[in-house]
Amino acid sequence: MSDSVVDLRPVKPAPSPASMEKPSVDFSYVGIDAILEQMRRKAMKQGFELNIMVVGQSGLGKSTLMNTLFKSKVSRRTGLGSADERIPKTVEIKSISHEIEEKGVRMKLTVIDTPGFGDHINNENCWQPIMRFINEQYEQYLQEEININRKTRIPDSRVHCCIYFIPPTGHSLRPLDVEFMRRLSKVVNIVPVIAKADTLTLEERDFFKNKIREELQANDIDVYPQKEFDEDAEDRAINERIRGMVPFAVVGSDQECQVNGRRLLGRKTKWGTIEVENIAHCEFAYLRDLLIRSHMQNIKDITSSIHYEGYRVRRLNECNAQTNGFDEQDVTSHEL
Ligand SMILES: Nc1nc2c(ncn2[C@@H]2O[C@H](COP(=O)(O)OP(=O)(O)O)[C@@H](O)[C@H]2O)c(=O)[nH]1
Ligand SMILES: [Mg+2]
Repeated sequence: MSDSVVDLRPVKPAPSPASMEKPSVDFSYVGIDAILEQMRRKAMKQGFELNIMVVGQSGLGKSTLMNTLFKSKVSRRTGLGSADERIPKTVEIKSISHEIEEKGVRMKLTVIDTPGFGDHINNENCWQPIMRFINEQYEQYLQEEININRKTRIPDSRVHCCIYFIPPTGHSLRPLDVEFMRRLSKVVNIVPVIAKADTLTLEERDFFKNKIREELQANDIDVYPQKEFDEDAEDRAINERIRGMVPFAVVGSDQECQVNGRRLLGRKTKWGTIEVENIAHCEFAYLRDLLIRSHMQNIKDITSSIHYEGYRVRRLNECNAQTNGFDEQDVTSHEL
């Protein structure tokens, strides 16, 4: 009874001369605040869903980082198969879903792996299959939504966030990185990270981060959290700090190490252990906090209200134009 939302016990004690003089019940209290508890219960029952796509060259630590993020074997590491398997000839997109539970809260995490992005000698248009995949998920959602007999809960396979792995060259973004992020940032939330940041010295890392930020700005690439979607001054202040840190210089590991009697996720080297969750060592913790602890709902809201909405409007306009007899050429401008 103690944690129930609505207390059904009679609120008024049996009338007595004393209570008639001094009412003990606050009649001005309606109980609106109890809606938070109702929402919490509903959310706990439904569970949470998050679809994260990881993009980058093979061997940059994408699968390892996903394991680090969820501290379990959620994503298969790059196998040591044949040469053909290691460097696939085509971009092959794989979705793997995992049910994760922590403190009674269930989450369905789907990791969409895109092995081999940018591995080829000629990488022209290699962003296309990824763009197609993202649009296909929007299309599926749209078809479910416009169904007459639609489901009460539409299965959501839309990509909520795309983590883009930048190789730790220490120089600048490659034309491929610019092209990918420029195009994809218009249809999905992009979070760029510097992969394997343990290969850079602190000065190299700072230089590289600044350089990337400058290049993103120069190329008009709006990565998450996008300035134009800040809701208020408080939001802006928080997001400005994050924008000042992007791209996160991350180190991943799914191996536990013993450091000063503590067990933690780290990379043991001859020089010592890199603790992946230690902010003095790398920025993995900032990435995790952004994706899971502070901005998960916002990432999903922006996917739904901005990116998916944009797709929906374009598609429905396209259909209208077709039924009105316009030339198809004029309305397929959404093919970015
Ligand atoms: N130095 C370093 N190596 C890493 C890091 N993350 C992963 N690796 C190693 O890089 C190799 C490829 O990692 P994997 O996660 O399979 O890369 P993927 O192909 O991008 O999914 C493995 O041997 C990992 O142990 C990192 O942050 N730093
Ligand atoms: Mg992998």
